[in-house]
Amino acid sequence: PAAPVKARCPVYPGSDTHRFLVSDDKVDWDTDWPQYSPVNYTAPTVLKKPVWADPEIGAFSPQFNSLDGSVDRRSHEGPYHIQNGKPLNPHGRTGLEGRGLLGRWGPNHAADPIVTRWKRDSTGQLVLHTNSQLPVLQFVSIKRLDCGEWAIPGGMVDPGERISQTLQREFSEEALNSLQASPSEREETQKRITELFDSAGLQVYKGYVDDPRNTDNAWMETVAVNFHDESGNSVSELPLQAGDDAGQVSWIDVDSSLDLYANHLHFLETVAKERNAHW
Ligand code: RP5
Ligand code: MG
Ligand code: MG
Repeated sequence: PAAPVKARCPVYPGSDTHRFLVSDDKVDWDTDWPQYSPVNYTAPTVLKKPVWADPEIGAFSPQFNSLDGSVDRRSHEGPYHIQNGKPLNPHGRTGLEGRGLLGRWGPNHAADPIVTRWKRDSTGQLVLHTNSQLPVLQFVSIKRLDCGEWAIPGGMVDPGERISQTLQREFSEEALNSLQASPSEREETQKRITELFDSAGLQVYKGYVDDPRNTDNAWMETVAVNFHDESGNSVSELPLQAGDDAGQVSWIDVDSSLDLYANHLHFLETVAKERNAHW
């Protein structure tokens, strides 16, 4: 697979910390590189020991590569290596050790709900793309507050949480602002989206995410699932409202020229091809 790009972004997100420069040919741990000296950085927010973060290694030795109490420390990509008590990023060097903004040593599990519908004109007819002559998919996208990039409204899997719950919860929080809704409003929207999320979703990706927050010892992994509103009258009618870590929310046309967070564009390519849509 191609070497991760975003996990080697020069300046670490939310900081002034510069990564040690890693060229494409040095990413692989198997490539000998005695001069490699990554910068050590763990964000102050993580060191403050919030509930979602592990303590520093030393005072703490988690059960790597296994289900550690309710925290799943297994990788979707198989067993990862431990070096000096710390897990090694299975996709290679990132120029930074420690955890950066990530709470867990090793894999940090997320889930990404890709909610789609067909683009329609004012009379309800499917819109065909002028170049490809294929119908155009639209997906619910959020603008992330941390970096301003457009993304799938995904989020972290809470300890013990089922992925199917994470998918629905994160979609509700970020795209429907459920955290700010009154209990009765929340119940109403939950009813409507539960139907869509209970339908068989199409799993389009499971594994490592090329996320700018990744480090040599902590990285993002996700399960991305597509929930498609074929008729356009289920979730398509819900009023979108950005919430939690989303600044804006919108239906966006799926197209290969989009610029999205992490490797989210790759997930959408799979959705478009699977559904025979314009790409
Ligand atoms: C990405 O970060 C995942 O694909 C997911 O979309 C997201 C989860 O992190 P937060 O949105 O909770 O910051 O790697
Ligand atoms: Mg969230
Ligand atoms: Mg999120």
